[in-house]
Amino acid sequence: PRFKRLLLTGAAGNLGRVLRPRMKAYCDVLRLSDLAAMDPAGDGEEVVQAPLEDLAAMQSLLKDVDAVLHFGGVSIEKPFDVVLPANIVGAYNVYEAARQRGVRRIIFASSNHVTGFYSQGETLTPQAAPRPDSYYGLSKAFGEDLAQFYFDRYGLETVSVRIGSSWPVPTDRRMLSSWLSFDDLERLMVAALSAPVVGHSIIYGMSDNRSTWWDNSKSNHIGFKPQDSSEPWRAEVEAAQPYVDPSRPEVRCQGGQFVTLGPFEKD
Ligand code: 15L
Repeated sequence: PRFKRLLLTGAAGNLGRVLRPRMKAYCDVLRLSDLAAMDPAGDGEEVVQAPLEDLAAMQSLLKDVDAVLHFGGVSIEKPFDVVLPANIVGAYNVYEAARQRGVRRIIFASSNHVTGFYSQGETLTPQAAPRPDSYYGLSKAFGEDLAQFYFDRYGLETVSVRIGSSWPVPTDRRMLSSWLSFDDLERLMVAALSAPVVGHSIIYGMSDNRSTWWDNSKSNHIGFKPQDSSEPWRAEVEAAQPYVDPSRPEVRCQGGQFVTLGPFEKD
């Protein structure tokens, strides 16, 4: 696909920095946004530093944008008062501004932590009821509901990608199942942007791993074909982590450590 202008929020984040050089190939102009400072705009780039919780800023940010990769917000567990403005108010602002500006599609960086309290022995389709494992996971569940509402009410399409663990290589046993390589992340973004009809679709973001907890077969219409696998790292990972105690919640649950975080003490 070739877009006139794509917007990437969270451009200074872990995955934003991975996607920045990769998404340029699919658009004339890549608009990049984050709360934090970013590298200056290169050829075919626009850089706009703006907080997601500022609706007016989002209204100008979404102007003349064909599609959005919404990767902004907090990406790990934090106290609720930190998650709320960035991920909940922020997601609302992005959707509302997108509706006002006539944007056609959003790719929402959701997370496996929407269903983190399911056990690792279960295989989930994206249609399984959410079991968020954190305030962070709850905020991503909110984002998916928001996406559903904006599609049903206004026809604004979304692919919610429940990203597993997108890091350079898998580094623990959990990631043998949850890993999404950067090349597969790019393939998934391109598929989600170019599928002819998505409505609001949910897909787990994972590579073609041999062990998995997620079944994407209901999301075939997105056309995502992962090419990588965690398997080449299995021996190394298992040797480094020879025993994990299966009674521990972080070992038992799909969300790993996230299921054990908090409560956060208030002053
Ligand atoms: C996430 O949602 C986080 O953003 C990321 O830092 C990883 O921890 C990932 O989940 C994971 O579950 O491995």
